[in-house]
Amino acid sequence: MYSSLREFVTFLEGRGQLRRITAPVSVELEITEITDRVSKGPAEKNVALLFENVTGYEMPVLTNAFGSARRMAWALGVEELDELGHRLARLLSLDMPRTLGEKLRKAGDLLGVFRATQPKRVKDAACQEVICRDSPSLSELPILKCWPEDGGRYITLPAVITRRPGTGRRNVGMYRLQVFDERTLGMHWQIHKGGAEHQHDAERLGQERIPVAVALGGDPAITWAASAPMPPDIDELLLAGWLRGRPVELVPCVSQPLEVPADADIVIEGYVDPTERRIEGPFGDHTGYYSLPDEYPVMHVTAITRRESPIYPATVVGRPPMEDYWMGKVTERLFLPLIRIFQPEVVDINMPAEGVFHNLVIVSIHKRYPGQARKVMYGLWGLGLMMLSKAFLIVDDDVNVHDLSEVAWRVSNNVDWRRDIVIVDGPVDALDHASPQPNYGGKIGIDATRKGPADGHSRPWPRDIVMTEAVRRLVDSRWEEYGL
Ligand SMILES: Cc1cc2nc3c(=O)[nH]c(=O)nc-3n(C[C@H](O)[C@H](O)[C@H](O)COP(=O)(O)O)c2cc1C
Ligand SMILES: [Mn+2]
Repeated sequence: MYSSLREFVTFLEGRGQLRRITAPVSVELEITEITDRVSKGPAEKNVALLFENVTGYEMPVLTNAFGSARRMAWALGVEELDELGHRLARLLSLDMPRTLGEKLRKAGDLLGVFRATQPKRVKDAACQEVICRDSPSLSELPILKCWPEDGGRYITLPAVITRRPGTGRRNVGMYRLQVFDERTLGMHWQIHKGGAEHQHDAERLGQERIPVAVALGGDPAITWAASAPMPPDIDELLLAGWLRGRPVELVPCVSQPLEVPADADIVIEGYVDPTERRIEGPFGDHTGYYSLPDEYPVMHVTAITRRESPIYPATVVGRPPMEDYWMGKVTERLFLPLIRIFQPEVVDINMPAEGVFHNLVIVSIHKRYPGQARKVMYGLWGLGLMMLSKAFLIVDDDVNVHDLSEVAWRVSNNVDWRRDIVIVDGPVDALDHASPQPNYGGKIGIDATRKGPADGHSRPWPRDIVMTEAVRRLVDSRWEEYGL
């Protein structure tokens, strides 16, 4: 865990994974082009970038800090992303307890773990070293205009904190914010997300304002947790606390009835009027397309607080692979053990960069009975934000889902295109531009598992071609002789 974003920057620099750029650069497009080249460039050149001389601004801008498997893992205090999934699986102890007593004990352990990671209140906060309450202005923040046809400048790496009207349950989500003017932001929480649910509740209950706090920077574990699809009403700060191995420290906002991470670099406080809408977008999005302009709520800024010398964190999304791919990879690795609680036949999952999370999900399963691939699809289509998956490819457990060449080979061989596909209608991602109407469209599931008599497949299923062990050893031992 890091006590500040600056500490993470220092850590990355020590590992040769951060470059400081002292040449003057513009927030308009230039930082995007540099970041895009670096994040898609050769692995040894793909480093985090700290722009120290941003024309017109005091603060440095940090991009691409999460832009590789290694840096993303370090941000969460581990060396490999898989460690997180293993840690969680151990915690859940997937060799499920059998007796009621064991189950209760296990539940108690879990509660204990979560209680130990409950956020705690502190008095002094680095994020309030400087307080602008009388005339807060977004104009001091080096907010990027990312792509040429963007509707404006956007805050791209925020942790947006709200409480559910009525119950007060906290949600932290990463939703981009468009700058309309010095004190007004577009709030891009999509209809399926926690913030939008709070807005819906506020409207229903007639609550006139939803207090909002936007935290930028601080411990990167908190930033990442904002992007995690936790079930509704489960505080993402618990997850951040568990990742850090220490509770997130919170302080009360200066102008809203909310609390924010004390170690944040910058906090924007304000409120959303649940009935107000304004056109947001277009925005060069993580799908690689400009997302279409649409009506979204508006955030009115009531205060900005910050560290004395903050770092402004940003990400640039666009045609994959980019930094957000690695943020999504953590989700994939960490949520796999959770998915296996409900779908125990699931062996592994891959959401390839080209599928931008919701467009393509490859799942390997341990299949025992007919229709099991379909059962897994239907189950996953009903599980949290997996509901937005536009295509499921289900393969057998001997297929390496991370090897796209193997997946393409297995799928195209194994599928009978009349028998093995399922086409359904349902919710699709707000960014999906192919569905005839917004947020609702067609999805496909492909059962590429091997079929047998139980599946009504009476023909024999062929075997994989594999050389005998004896001949392989022979050729290994004589390889030099062949002169190859
Ligand atoms: C870099 C980045 C930007 C994102 N931007 C948005 C956004 O503008 N709107 C949105 O609804 N989700 C966005 N997401 C996805 C959400 O953060 C994600 O679905 C998360 O689970 C939302 O939290 P919630 O489940 O508490 O609503 C973004 C994710 C990342 C990594
Ligand atoms: Mn949430």
